[in-house]
Amino acid sequence: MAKARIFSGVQPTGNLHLGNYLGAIELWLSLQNKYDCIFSVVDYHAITVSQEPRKLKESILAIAKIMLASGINPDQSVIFQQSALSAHTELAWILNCTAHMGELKKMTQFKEKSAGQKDIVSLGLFAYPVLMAADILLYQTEAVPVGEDQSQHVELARDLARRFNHQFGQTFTVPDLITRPDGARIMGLDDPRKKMSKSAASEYNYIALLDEPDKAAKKIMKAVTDSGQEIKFAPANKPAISNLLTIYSLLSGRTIARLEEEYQGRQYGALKKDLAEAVKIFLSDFQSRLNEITDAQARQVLSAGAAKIAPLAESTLRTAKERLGLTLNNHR
Ligand code: AQP
Repeated sequence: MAKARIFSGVQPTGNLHLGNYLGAIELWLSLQNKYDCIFSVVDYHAITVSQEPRKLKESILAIAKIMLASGINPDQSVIFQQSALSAHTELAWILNCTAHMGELKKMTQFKEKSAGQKDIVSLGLFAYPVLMAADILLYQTEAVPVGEDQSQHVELARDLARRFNHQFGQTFTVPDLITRPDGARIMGLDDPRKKMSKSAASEYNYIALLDEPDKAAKKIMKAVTDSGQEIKFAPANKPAISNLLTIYSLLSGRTIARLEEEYQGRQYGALKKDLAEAVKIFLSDFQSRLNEITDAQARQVLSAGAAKIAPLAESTLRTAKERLGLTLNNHR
């Protein structure tokens, strides 16, 4: 029996951080054997905010290498560059014509990213969730594994698929959302009320996957803590310690309950010291795998990935155009 298909992506913007890794990439790894997987470097999403062209080019390859170093197996899963397949933007246009301004205005990420920009915010940033819906729907995706911050966008993809199918006839699979039970939202080290974010104002917000391991350890030691002394998982009262426990649990494979037991009667400093060491080991191992991957390998994986899935993307686009009445004589 054919495996169900999943699709997910990462933007080539800035340094990927532990939130991206634990919330999304590690989740992908856990699904790799069970599903037919498509993972994209979503560069058209990146340009919804200003990017320096030379850096963007480097980041596209860097993300592909990070996926490979994380353990995504290109013989098993597809890794490709979004802009290599024009079907993404073509379908996005079609879906733009079915999406409502009102539902896009409600998107939390748009509100956060456009805050303070007023009228110079790009139309692309506003329409970002529609492009993401096109990314997902092109591949008849059954499920989308993402961090919690993307769940609203996946919900929109589901709504757009249902709307199109209802209006024009069955065309798209309605995808499910997959998030991990713990780690779907890793919080900032400097402010545990907000998610860890590449675009945070301070580099003490995040641990980047490319951070020098000693520097990353210092960031953990400088992370804010909560009032009191008890090491307990209680996100409402102890958001900072709960976040550190979540990260430590995911990196060490020990449950949060076990960590609470181990650190009973000990100070926050002891937890931070051990977590800093775990982060150092994780980053050293990760970076040594990363350093073995060449630009040429990453380029080859991206172009082979695009070639492999192009027929499926084109077939879904062709069906959508036919349903809309855009196809004459069965030609595109
Ligand atoms: N803090 C997080 N905790 C858990 N998962 C997270 N993700 C992002 N931040 C966290 C998940 O990582 C995947 C790739 O994210 P993206 O490249 O699309 O970027 P993003 O969601 O906009 O968040 P970033 O990486 O922090 O960038 P900025 O600063 O631009 O917002 C997604 O599955 C995402 O859910």
